[in-house]
Amino acid sequence: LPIGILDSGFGGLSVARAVRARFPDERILFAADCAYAPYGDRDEGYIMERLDRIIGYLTGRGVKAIVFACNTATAVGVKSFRERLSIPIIGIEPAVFPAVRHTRCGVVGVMATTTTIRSRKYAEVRERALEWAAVSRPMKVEVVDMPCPGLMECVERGDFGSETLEALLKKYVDPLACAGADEIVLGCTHYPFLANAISRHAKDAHLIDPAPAVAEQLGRRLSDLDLLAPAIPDRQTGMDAAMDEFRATGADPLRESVLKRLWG
Ligand code: DGN
Repeated sequence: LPIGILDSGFGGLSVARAVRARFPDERILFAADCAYAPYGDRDEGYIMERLDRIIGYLTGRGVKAIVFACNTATAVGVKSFRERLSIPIIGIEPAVFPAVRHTRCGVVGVMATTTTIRSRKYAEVRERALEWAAVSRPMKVEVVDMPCPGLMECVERGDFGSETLEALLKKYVDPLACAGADEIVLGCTHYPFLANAISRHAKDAHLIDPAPAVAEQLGRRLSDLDLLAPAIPDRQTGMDAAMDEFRATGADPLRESVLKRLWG
């Protein structure tokens, strides 16, 4: 049975590639809700309605687990779907904790969608991390939130270097660099695809992509339930390699070319 991975668009491929790298024998069914993206500036009702549709599709296809490869969807809906479904549901959230643990100068930047940053779930994650830092770090630690509308749309268009993108990075990343952030949390799954461009604007900062941690968490849940796929014996030949499947609402040739570029 495949693992279902969903996002509002193709950003979730940054999580899918971590799952693919960590579990070569698993099959991935990736669902991108491109026609209804972005989720990042929408109200919760809209996002829940879309999640109902996408998750209905994935469960109808018999997935053995679902990964919310979208910080926005996790913040809004993961709890409710965990209550409703019996298969493992893995979410993703901005990795504030590792950032406050590793910062050397005490300033952490968090880039995410507006909905993620405004969510109650993010407020809790942020507060817990800062409470931990207050007792465990010798210096004062500050978290600078940066909602980044427009950035995910650049990735969806396959734009990794236009003037529009540069202007957005100047607006969002330069202030984090000016504030002295030495750890920047990529709190939207689209942003790892912009890592090089972001680094050009915040040269000394370390970027945190939580995708490998999500893959590990998925592995723990599957292993606990004895649901990990058996190893494919003659993988070296490539003959029996797992077949991944990519589905998108509003699929068109441009989207297909972006998908191919991002997935390699
Ligand atoms: N990749 C989604 C996230 O991690 O939040 C982007 C959400 C959106 O649609 N803007």
